[in-house]
Amino acid sequence: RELEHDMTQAIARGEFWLAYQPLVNSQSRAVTGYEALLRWDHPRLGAVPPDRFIPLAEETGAIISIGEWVLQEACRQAATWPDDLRIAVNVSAVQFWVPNLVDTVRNALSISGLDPHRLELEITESVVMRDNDSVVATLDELRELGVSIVMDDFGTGFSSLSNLKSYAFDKIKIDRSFIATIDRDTSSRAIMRAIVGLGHSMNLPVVAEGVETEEQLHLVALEGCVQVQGYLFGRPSVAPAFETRQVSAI
Ligand code: G
Ligand code: G
Ligand code: NA
Ligand code: MN
Repeated sequence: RELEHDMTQAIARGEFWLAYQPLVNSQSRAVTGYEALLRWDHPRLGAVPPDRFIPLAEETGAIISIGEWVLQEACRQAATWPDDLRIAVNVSAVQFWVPNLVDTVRNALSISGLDPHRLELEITESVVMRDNDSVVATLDELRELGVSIVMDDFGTGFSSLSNLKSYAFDKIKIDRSFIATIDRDTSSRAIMRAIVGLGHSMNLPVVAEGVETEEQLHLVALEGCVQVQGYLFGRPSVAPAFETRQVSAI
């Protein structure tokens, strides 16, 4: 299809850019980092929503080179930020099916000079759906690089409990569908509490995404979500500008 074809040239034409959404501490509201979210400005169609082109890119395999671009661009920009800010990058399950993901990440880190401990990779349950030795090995190698692995959209997959047990994650992010109604609906509040409890029982910090109201913030903070993300604190937008620090050029 046309979109499919255009996508193969979008990197070279500079049509992709990264929007950044803040992650904040639920108590202090201090920004702890940003999640990079891919945007495509199509020359004729305008902004193509990621929900539309990412699944397509996953089908065609274009996500491999697009994902590599995302990692390099996110690391490049984050390397110019203050050292205490982390960067979260979404990695598709398809990127785990080819053998060079670890090299791609290592390469993005070395080109940018970004401290690996500042990089978080967000993966979904689809990555770990099949108990696959090569996925386990890849996750281990990534963690050996010093990057952390975040289970994204947690609670929406099929095998949540067993996944948490078999894989070493550093953090889980509760899907925003569970947050959306917690200020109105006691049952979704109970589900949210159960998910957070599950994470904590495995010593994993839990992030709540999709926080849009003060009431939602209050409730997730009460349950012990240390980090939060959502429109209450900021929508995904152009790269944050920080005062440029002097870099000694020799
Ligand atoms: O950006 P938005 O909030 O509309 O994201 C829609 C979906 O696209 C989300 O599921 C998000 O995880 C996914 N997405 C956004 N950017 C990237 C990216 O760089 N890589 C991958 N694999 N998914 C992304
Ligand atoms: O799947 P992932 O969690 O990566 O998706 C992030 C998506 O969530 C992006 O499309 C982003 O725009 C969206 N998002 C982030 N914060 C909020 C929020 O507070 N409310 C809603 N409705 N969507 C949000
Ligand atoms: Na994400
Ligand atoms: Mn998510």
